[in-house]
Amino acid sequence: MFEKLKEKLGLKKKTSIEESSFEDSLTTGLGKPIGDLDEFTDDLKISLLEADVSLATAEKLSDNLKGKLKGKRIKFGEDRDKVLKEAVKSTITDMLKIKIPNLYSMASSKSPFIILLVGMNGTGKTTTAAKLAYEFKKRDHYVVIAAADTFRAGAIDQIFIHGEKLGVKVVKHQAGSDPASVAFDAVSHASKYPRSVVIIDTAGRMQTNKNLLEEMKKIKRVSKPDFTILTVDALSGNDALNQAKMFDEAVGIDAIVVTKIDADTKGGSILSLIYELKKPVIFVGNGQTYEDLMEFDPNWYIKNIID
Ligand SMILES: Nc1nc2c(ncn2[C@@H]2O[C@H](COP(=O)(O)OP(=O)(O)OP(=O)(O)O)[C@@H](O)[C@H]2O)c(=O)[nH]1
Ligand SMILES: [Mg+2]
Repeated sequence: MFEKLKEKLGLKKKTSIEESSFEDSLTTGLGKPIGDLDEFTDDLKISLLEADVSLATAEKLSDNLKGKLKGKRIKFGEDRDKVLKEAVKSTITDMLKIKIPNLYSMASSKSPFIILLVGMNGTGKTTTAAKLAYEFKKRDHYVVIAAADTFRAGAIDQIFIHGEKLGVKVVKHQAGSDPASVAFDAVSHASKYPRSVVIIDTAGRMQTNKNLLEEMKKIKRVSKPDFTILTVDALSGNDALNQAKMFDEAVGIDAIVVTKIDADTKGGSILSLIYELKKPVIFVGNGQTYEDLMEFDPNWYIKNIID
Protein backbone atom coordinates (compact mmCIF):
# COMPACT_ATOMS: atom_id res chain seq x y z
CA MET A 1 0.00 0.00 0.00
CA PHE A 2 1.17 3.52 -0.82
CA GLU A 3 4.33 1.96 -2.28
CA LYS A 4 5.31 5.04 -4.20
CA LEU A 5 5.24 7.37 -1.24
CA LYS A 6 6.90 4.79 0.95
CA GLU A 7 9.65 4.35 -1.56
CA LYS A 8 10.12 8.11 -1.79
CA LEU A 9 9.98 8.80 1.89
CA GLY A 10 11.93 5.70 2.79
CA LEU A 11 14.84 8.07 2.39
CA LYS A 12 17.08 5.28 1.30
CA LYS A 13 19.47 7.56 -0.49
CA LYS A 14 22.43 8.45 1.64
CA THR A 15 22.47 12.13 2.43
CA SER A 16 25.63 14.15 2.48
CA ILE A 17 27.16 15.70 5.51
CA GLU A 18 30.20 17.89 5.71
CA GLU A 19 33.06 15.89 7.04
CA SER A 20 34.37 17.29 10.21
CA SER A 21 36.45 15.61 12.75
CA PHE A 22 34.64 13.42 15.20
CA GLU A 23 37.21 14.48 17.74
CA ASP A 24 35.21 17.68 18.21
CA SER A 25 32.08 15.78 19.02
CA LEU A 26 33.93 13.44 21.30
CA THR A 27 35.56 16.18 23.25
CA THR A 28 32.61 18.56 23.35
CA GLY A 29 29.84 15.95 23.27
CA LEU A 30 27.87 18.32 21.09
CA GLY A 31 28.20 16.42 17.83
CA LYS A 32 28.34 17.74 14.29
CA PRO A 33 25.92 20.26 12.82
CA ILE A 34 23.24 18.55 10.74
CA GLY A 35 24.43 20.49 7.72
CA ASP A 36 22.61 22.11 4.85
CA LEU A 37 19.05 20.80 4.55
CA ASP A 38 18.04 22.51 1.29
CA GLU A 39 19.01 19.65 -0.98
CA PHE A 40 17.22 17.17 1.24
CA THR A 41 14.02 19.22 1.54
CA ASP A 42 14.00 19.99 -2.20
CA ASP A 43 14.15 16.28 -3.00
CA LEU A 44 11.53 15.57 -0.36
CA LYS A 45 9.17 18.19 -1.81
CA ILE A 46 9.43 16.64 -5.26
CA SER A 47 8.76 13.19 -3.82
CA LEU A 48 5.72 14.49 -2.00
CA LEU A 49 4.33 16.17 -5.11
CA GLU A 50 4.87 13.00 -7.12
CA ALA A 51 2.94 11.12 -4.45
CA ASP A 52 -0.12 13.41 -4.74
CA VAL A 53 0.59 15.67 -1.79
CA SER A 54 -0.52 19.22 -2.67
CA LEU A 55 2.07 21.94 -3.20
CA ALA A 56 0.94 23.98 -0.18
CA THR A 57 1.13 20.94 2.12
CA ALA A 58 4.50 19.83 0.71
CA GLU A 59 5.94 23.31 1.30
CA LYS A 60 4.55 23.52 4.79
CA LEU A 61 5.95 20.10 5.62
CA SER A 62 9.34 21.14 4.38
CA ASP A 63 9.26 24.41 6.39
CA ASN A 64 8.11 22.62 9.53
CA LEU A 65 10.86 20.06 9.08
CA LYS A 66 13.51 22.74 8.76
CA GLY A 67 12.13 24.40 11.89
CA LYS A 68 12.30 21.14 13.78
CA LEU A 69 15.89 20.47 12.73
CA LYS A 70 17.21 23.97 13.25
CA GLY A 71 20.37 23.86 15.30
CA LYS A 72 20.21 20.08 15.53
CA ARG A 73 23.54 18.30 15.83
CA ILE A 74 24.38 14.73 14.99
CA LYS A 75 25.94 13.12 18.00
CA PHE A 76 28.65 10.51 17.87
CA GLY A 77 27.09 7.17 16.98
CA GLU A 78 23.94 8.78 15.52
CA ASP A 79 23.05 8.26 11.89
CA ARG A 80 22.10 11.41 9.99
CA ASP A 81 19.70 9.57 7.67
CA LYS A 82 17.90 8.08 10.62
CA VAL A 83 17.64 11.46 12.32
CA LEU A 84 16.16 12.97 9.15
CA LYS A 85 13.71 10.12 8.75
CA GLU A 86 12.49 10.40 12.33
CA ALA A 87 12.12 14.15 11.87
CA VAL A 88 10.02 13.67 8.71
CA LYS A 89 7.89 11.16 10.59
CA SER A 90 7.25 13.40 13.54
CA THR A 91 6.55 16.40 11.26
CA ILE A 92 3.91 14.40 9.40
CA THR A 93 2.50 13.13 12.70
CA ASP A 94 2.03 16.72 13.86
CA MET A 95 0.36 17.70 10.58
CA LEU A 96 -2.11 14.82 10.87
CA LYS A 97 -3.22 15.82 14.36
CA ILE A 98 -6.98 16.28 14.27
CA LYS A 99 -9.74 14.80 16.38
CA ILE A 100 -11.32 11.81 14.65
CA PRO A 101 -14.96 11.45 15.66
CA ASN A 102 -16.16 8.04 16.78
CA LEU A 103 -19.17 7.53 14.54
CA TYR A 104 -20.23 4.34 16.28
CA SER A 105 -20.44 5.89 19.71
CA MET A 106 -22.13 8.99 18.28
CA ALA A 107 -24.79 6.79 16.72
CA SER A 108 -25.45 5.10 20.04
CA SER A 109 -26.38 8.35 21.72
CA LYS A 110 -29.10 9.53 19.30
CA SER A 111 -31.88 7.78 17.43
CA PRO A 112 -32.45 8.02 14.60
CA PHE A 113 -28.85 8.91 13.84
CA ILE A 114 -28.75 10.33 10.33
CA ILE A 115 -25.75 10.05 8.02
CA LEU A 116 -25.62 11.79 4.66
CA LEU A 117 -23.16 10.59 2.03
CA VAL A 118 -22.06 12.98 -0.69
CA GLY A 119 -19.36 12.92 -3.34
CA MET A 120 -18.46 13.01 -6.98
CA ASN A 121 -19.62 10.34 -9.42
CA GLY A 122 -18.13 6.93 -8.85
CA THR A 123 -16.16 7.82 -5.72
CA GLY A 124 -17.81 5.06 -3.69
CA LYS A 125 -20.87 6.57 -1.96
CA THR A 126 -23.14 3.58 -2.54
CA THR A 127 -20.49 1.03 -1.63
CA THR A 128 -19.60 3.00 1.50
CA ALA A 129 -23.32 3.27 2.40
CA ALA A 130 -23.55 -0.53 2.22
CA LYS A 131 -20.34 -1.00 4.23
CA LEU A 132 -21.63 1.36 6.93
CA ALA A 133 -24.97 -0.43 6.97
CA TYR A 134 -23.08 -3.68 7.55
CA GLU A 135 -21.08 -2.16 10.44
CA PHE A 136 -24.11 -0.62 12.14
CA LYS A 137 -26.17 -3.77 11.78
CA LYS A 138 -23.33 -5.71 13.37
CA ARG A 139 -23.59 -3.29 16.29
CA ASP A 140 -27.30 -4.05 16.74
CA HIS A 141 -28.69 -0.91 15.18
CA TYR A 142 -31.84 -0.83 13.12
CA VAL A 143 -30.47 0.35 9.78
CA VAL A 144 -32.45 2.18 7.11
CA ILE A 145 -30.89 3.14 3.80
CA ALA A 146 -32.47 5.99 1.84
CA ALA A 147 -32.13 5.38 -1.90
CA ALA A 148 -31.82 9.10 -2.55
CA ASP A 149 -29.91 8.73 -5.81
CA THR A 150 -33.00 8.99 -7.96
CA PHE A 151 -30.94 10.53 -10.75
CA ARG A 152 -28.69 7.81 -12.15
CA ALA A 153 -30.37 4.94 -13.95
CA GLY A 154 -29.91 1.74 -11.97
CA ALA A 155 -28.87 3.48 -8.75
CA ILE A 156 -32.03 2.51 -6.85
CA ASP A 157 -31.67 -1.14 -7.84
CA GLN A 158 -27.99 -1.12 -6.92
CA ILE A 159 -28.61 0.01 -3.33
CA PHE A 160 -31.74 -2.12 -3.04
CA ILE A 161 -29.72 -5.25 -3.86
CA HIS A 162 -27.18 -4.30 -1.18
CA GLY A 163 -30.08 -3.89 1.27
CA GLU A 164 -31.38 -7.36 0.47
CA LYS A 165 -27.97 -8.94 0.87
CA LEU A 166 -27.40 -7.17 4.16
CA GLY A 167 -30.91 -7.67 5.46
CA VAL A 168 -31.51 -3.97 6.04
CA LYS A 169 -34.48 -1.80 5.09
CA VAL A 170 -34.14 0.35 1.96
CA VAL A 171 -36.62 3.21 1.53
CA LYS A 172 -37.07 4.00 -2.16
CA HIS A 173 -39.29 5.99 -4.48
CA GLN A 174 -39.49 5.94 -8.25
CA ALA A 175 -36.55 6.94 -10.43
CA GLY A 176 -36.56 10.65 -11.09
CA SER A 177 -38.52 11.50 -7.94
CA ASP A 178 -37.47 14.08 -5.35
CA PRO A 179 -34.46 12.69 -3.40
CA ALA A 180 -35.17 14.95 -0.43
CA SER A 181 -38.54 13.31 0.04
CA VAL A 182 -36.93 9.84 -0.07
CA ALA A 183 -34.57 10.94 2.69
CA PHE A 184 -37.47 12.41 4.67
CA ASP A 185 -39.47 9.18 4.43
CA ALA A 186 -36.47 7.11 5.50
CA VAL A 187 -36.03 9.29 8.60
CA SER A 188 -39.75 9.06 9.42
CA HIS A 189 -39.63 5.29 9.11
CA ALA A 190 -36.51 5.01 11.27
CA SER A 191 -38.06 7.22 13.97
CA LYS A 192 -40.36 4.36 14.92
CA TYR A 193 -37.44 2.14 15.94
CA PRO A 194 -34.94 2.40 18.79
CA ARG A 195 -31.22 2.53 17.98
CA SER A 196 -31.96 3.39 14.39
CA VAL A 197 -29.44 4.69 11.88
CA VAL A 198 -30.39 6.26 8.55
CA ILE A 199 -27.81 6.21 5.77
CA ILE A 200 -28.65 8.48 2.86
CA ASP A 201 -27.06 7.54 -0.47
CA THR A 202 -27.10 10.44 -2.92
CA ALA A 203 -26.42 10.96 -6.60
CA GLY A 204 -22.90 11.71 -7.82
CA ARG A 205 -22.29 15.41 -8.36
CA MET A 206 -20.19 16.93 -11.03
CA GLN A 207 -18.34 19.94 -9.73
CA THR A 208 -20.00 22.07 -12.37
CA ASN A 209 -23.56 20.88 -12.00
CA LYS A 210 -25.34 23.64 -10.08
CA ASN A 211 -28.76 21.97 -10.08
CA LEU A 212 -27.47 18.84 -8.48
CA LEU A 213 -25.65 20.88 -5.85
CA GLU A 214 -28.85 22.78 -5.06
CA GLU A 215 -30.67 19.48 -4.80
CA MET A 216 -28.09 18.21 -2.34
CA LYS A 217 -28.53 21.29 -0.17
CA LYS A 218 -32.26 20.57 -0.16
CA ILE A 219 -31.66 16.94 0.91
CA LYS A 220 -29.58 18.28 3.76
CA ARG A 221 -32.17 20.87 4.80
CA VAL A 222 -34.96 18.34 4.80
CA SER A 223 -33.16 15.36 6.38
CA LYS A 224 -31.08 17.35 8.93
CA PRO A 225 -28.21 14.86 9.07
CA ASP A 226 -26.20 14.42 12.25
CA PHE A 227 -23.13 13.64 10.21
CA THR A 228 -22.23 14.41 6.60
CA ILE A 229 -19.55 12.28 4.98
CA LEU A 230 -17.74 13.02 1.75
CA THR A 231 -16.31 10.13 -0.24
CA VAL A 232 -13.21 10.77 -2.32
CA ASP A 233 -11.44 8.27 -4.49
CA ALA A 234 -7.76 7.83 -3.56
CA LEU A 235 -7.02 7.45 -7.26
CA SER A 236 -8.16 11.01 -7.95
CA GLY A 237 -4.91 12.19 -6.37
CA ASN A 238 -4.61 15.90 -5.91
CA ASP A 239 -8.11 16.56 -7.22
CA ALA A 240 -9.48 15.02 -4.00
CA LEU A 241 -8.61 18.24 -2.21
CA ASN A 242 -10.46 20.38 -4.76
CA GLN A 243 -13.50 18.15 -4.52
CA ALA A 244 -13.46 18.29 -0.75
CA LYS A 245 -13.18 22.10 -0.72
CA MET A 246 -16.07 22.38 -3.16
CA PHE A 247 -18.36 20.05 -1.22
CA ASP A 248 -17.48 21.62 2.09
CA GLU A 249 -18.33 25.08 0.77
CA ALA A 250 -21.54 23.90 -0.86
CA VAL A 251 -23.01 21.67 1.86
CA GLY A 252 -20.57 21.44 4.72
CA ILE A 253 -18.93 18.12 5.52
CA ASP A 254 -17.98 16.59 8.87
CA ALA A 255 -15.52 13.95 7.72
CA ILE A 256 -14.07 12.19 4.71
CA VAL A 257 -13.89 8.57 3.62
CA VAL A 258 -11.01 7.91 1.24
CA THR A 259 -12.01 4.95 -0.92
CA LYS A 260 -10.06 2.52 -3.10
CA ILE A 261 -6.81 2.69 -1.18
CA ASP A 262 -6.41 -0.99 -2.10
CA ALA A 263 -5.92 0.10 -5.71
CA ASP A 264 -2.48 1.22 -6.73
CA THR A 265 -2.67 4.60 -5.01
CA LYS A 266 0.05 6.89 -3.84
CA GLY A 267 -1.79 7.97 -0.72
CA GLY A 268 -0.42 11.49 -0.43
CA SER A 269 -3.81 13.16 -0.84
CA ILE A 270 -4.81 11.97 2.65
CA LEU A 271 -2.18 14.24 4.17
CA SER A 272 -3.31 17.33 2.22
CA LEU A 273 -6.98 16.65 2.94
CA ILE A 274 -6.39 16.57 6.67
CA TYR A 275 -3.83 19.36 6.81
CA GLU A 276 -5.41 21.86 4.43
CA LEU A 277 -9.09 21.23 4.89
CA LYS A 278 -8.79 20.51 8.63
CA LYS A 279 -11.36 17.76 8.25
CA PRO A 280 -10.80 14.28 9.64
CA VAL A 281 -10.45 11.25 7.43
CA ILE A 282 -12.68 8.91 9.38
CA PHE A 283 -12.51 5.70 7.32
CA VAL A 284 -10.63 4.31 4.37
CA GLY A 285 -12.19 1.90 1.88
CA ASN A 286 -9.76 -0.89 1.15
CA GLY A 287 -11.76 -3.24 -1.04
CA GLN A 288 -15.14 -4.05 -2.47
CA THR A 289 -16.57 -6.34 0.19
CA TYR A 290 -18.70 -5.17 3.12
CA GLU A 291 -15.87 -5.78 5.58
CA ASP A 292 -13.51 -3.48 3.69
CA LEU A 293 -14.05 -0.29 5.66
CA MET A 294 -11.18 0.52 7.99
CA GLU A 295 -11.22 3.15 10.70
CA PHE A 296 -8.50 5.59 9.76
CA ASP A 297 -5.50 5.43 12.05
CA PRO A 298 -2.81 8.11 11.54
CA ASN A 299 -0.12 5.82 12.96
CA TRP A 300 -1.03 3.11 10.49
CA TYR A 301 -0.88 5.67 7.68
CA ILE A 302 2.54 6.99 8.70
CA LYS A 303 3.88 3.46 9.04
CA ASN A 304 2.61 2.67 5.56
CA ILE A 305 4.17 5.67 3.91
CA ILE A 306 7.52 5.75 5.66
CA ASP A 307 8.66 2.54 7.31
N1 LIG B 1 -11.24 -1.48 -4.94
C1 LIG B 1 -12.20 -0.75 -4.39
N2 LIG B 1 -13.26 -0.43 -5.11
C2 LIG B 1 -14.22 0.32 -4.53
C3 LIG B 1 -14.11 0.80 -3.20
N3 LIG B 1 -15.20 1.54 -2.94
C4 LIG B 1 -15.96 1.51 -4.06
N4 LIG B 1 -15.39 0.78 -5.02
C5 LIG B 1 -15.86 0.50 -6.40
O1 LIG B 1 -15.98 1.73 -7.10
C6 LIG B 1 -17.05 1.68 -8.01
C7 LIG B 1 -17.99 2.85 -7.77
O2 LIG B 1 -18.53 2.72 -6.49
P1 LIG B 1 -19.98 3.25 -6.10
O3 LIG B 1 -20.17 2.94 -4.66
O4 LIG B 1 -20.99 2.77 -7.04
O5 LIG B 1 -19.74 4.81 -6.30
P2 LIG B 1 -20.80 5.99 -6.21
O6 LIG B 1 -20.12 7.16 -5.63
O7 LIG B 1 -22.03 5.52 -5.53
O8 LIG B 1 -21.09 6.23 -7.76
P3 LIG B 1 -22.31 7.07 -8.42
O9 LIG B 1 -23.55 6.57 -7.75
O10 LIG B 1 -22.25 6.72 -9.86
O11 LIG B 1 -22.01 8.49 -8.17
C8 LIG B 1 -17.72 0.33 -7.80
O12 LIG B 1 -17.26 -0.55 -8.78
C9 LIG B 1 -17.23 -0.10 -6.41
O13 LIG B 1 -17.19 -1.49 -6.25
C10 LIG B 1 -12.91 0.45 -2.45
O14 LIG B 1 -12.69 0.84 -1.30
N5 LIG B 1 -12.00 -0.31 -3.11
MG1 LIG C 1 -24.00 5.58 -6.08
